[in-house]
Amino acid sequence: VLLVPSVAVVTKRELLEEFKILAQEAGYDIKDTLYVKRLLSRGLSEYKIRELKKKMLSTGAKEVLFDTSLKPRQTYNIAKEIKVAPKDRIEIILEIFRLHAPSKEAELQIKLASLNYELMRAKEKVRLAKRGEQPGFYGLGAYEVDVYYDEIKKRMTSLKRKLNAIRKKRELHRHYRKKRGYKTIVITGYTCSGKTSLFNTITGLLEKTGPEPFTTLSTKFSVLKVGPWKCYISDTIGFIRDLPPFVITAFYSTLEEISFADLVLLVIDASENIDVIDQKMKTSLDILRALEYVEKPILIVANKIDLIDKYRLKDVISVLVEYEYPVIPVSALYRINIDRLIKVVESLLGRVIGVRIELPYNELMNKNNLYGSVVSKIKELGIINKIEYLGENIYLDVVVDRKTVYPLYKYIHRLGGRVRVASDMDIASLT
Ligand SMILES: Nc1nc2c(ncn2[C@@H]2O[C@H](COP(=O)(O)OP(=O)(O)OP(=O)(O)O)[C@@H](O)[C@H]2O)c(=O)[nH]1
Ligand SMILES: [Mg+2]
Repeated sequence: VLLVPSVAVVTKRELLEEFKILAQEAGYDIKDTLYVKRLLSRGLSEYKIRELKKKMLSTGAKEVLFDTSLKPRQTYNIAKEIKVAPKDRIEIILEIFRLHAPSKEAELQIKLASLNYELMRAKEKVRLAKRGEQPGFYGLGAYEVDVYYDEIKKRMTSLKRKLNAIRKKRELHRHYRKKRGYKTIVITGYTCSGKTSLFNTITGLLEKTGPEPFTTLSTKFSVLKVGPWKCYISDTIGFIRDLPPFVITAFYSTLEEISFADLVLLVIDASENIDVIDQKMKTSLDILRALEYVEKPILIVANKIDLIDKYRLKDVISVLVEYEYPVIPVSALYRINIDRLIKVVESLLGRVIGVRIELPYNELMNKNNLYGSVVSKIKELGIINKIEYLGENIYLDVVVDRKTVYPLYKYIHRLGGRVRVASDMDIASLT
C-alpha cells in the first residue's frame, strides 16, 4: 500500500504514537510533526503556519493531519494558507472506516456519519456565507451552499431508511433468539484491547486480530454453551477517545446489541501504563454512557496479563475495581484464566448469584458501629448463608438476585470491602 507523505499537527504529544498508527491505517505516513499547545479560534498563528509550510516543503508532504478535531473556520483559514485542506482526527477515523467497511451495513453507517459531519460543517458554512465573512468555500456561493445542504439532508434520509430496514431484520433475529432461550453476551472495549482475541479464544473461531486499530468493523456472532446457558456471543467494533456523540451513534449502531445483552464483557489492555488504562476505561465507560448502556451488567476483563508481573497486575486491578464492576484478569492469547472467566460469566448469567463479601470488621465497628446497619442492608439485598470472622475481616456468603449484584457491589466497595462472584478468582494465585 502506498502511504501518502504527511505532516502531523499534534496537540497531545503523549498520544503521538496512537495517532501515528491511526494515520497509517488511513493511508498516511507521518514524515514530520508540528507541536502546537492549543489551536487558536482562527486556526494557527502566522508563526506556526510558517513552520508548517517549511516542514511540508522539506518532507514533500501532500497532506496535513491534525490529531484533534477542527472547526470549519479553522479548516478554512488553514487551507487558505497552506493550499491544501487539513484533515482532522474525525475525518481520519472516518477514512479508516471507509477503507475497511466490511459489510453493506457498515458502509451505509460510515456514509451516514460522514454526511453528518459534512452537514455540521455545511451549517457553519451557510452561516459564514450569510454573514459575508467567508463568501463561499471551495468556490461555493451562498446559493450553492444551500442546495448542497439540502442535498446532504436528502441523502441522509435515504441512508437512514436503508439502515432501518437492516436493523428491522436484526430485530426479528433477536426476537427469535430470545424466544429460543438464548442469553446474549457482548464483548466490547477500547480498540486493540484484544476483544477479537478473546472472542476467538472463547468460541474457537479464527476472526482477524491485529495490532492496528479497528481491525474489527462489524459485529461478529457465535453461539456458545456456558454451563446450562445457550449463549449468543458477539464481538464488536472498538472504542476510541475524542469521538463526538454524533459519530458514536452512527458508527456504533451495531453496538445496539449491547442494549439487549445479558452481560457485557468490557475488555481492557492491562499491559499498558496505569494512566493509559485509566484513560481508556473512562473513554469506554463514557461511550457506554452516551449509548445509555452503563446500567447493563458489566464484567471488566483485564486482558494481556501475560505481559506484566503479579505486582503490576495488583496495581492494575486496584485501579480497575475503582470502577465498581467485577474484574477478572486473563490472557486471551495464552488462555490464562479463561476457564475462570467462563465460570464467572456462568454465575453472572444465573438468576441468583452466590457472592462472598469481605468487609474490614474493625473499621466498621470504629465508625459508630456501622456493622449492624451494614448487615441489615445486606439482608435486604440477599440471603446470608454464612458469616465468618477471619483476622481483621468479616466474610459473608450471600446469595443475591442477578439484578441486585451490581448495587451490592457498589455498596460494599464504598465501604472499603470487596465482593467476589462465586468462582471469581484469587488474584494472588496468579503469576
Ligand atoms: N500479549 C498479548 N497480546 C494480546 C492478547 N490479546 C490480544 N493481543 C494482541 O493485541 C492485538 C489486538 O488484538 P485484537 O484481538 O485484534 O484486539 P481488538 O480489541 O479486537 O481490536 P480492534 O478490533 O482493532 O478494535 C493483537 O496484536 C493481539 O495479538 C493477550 O492476551 N496477550
Ligand atoms: Mg477486533
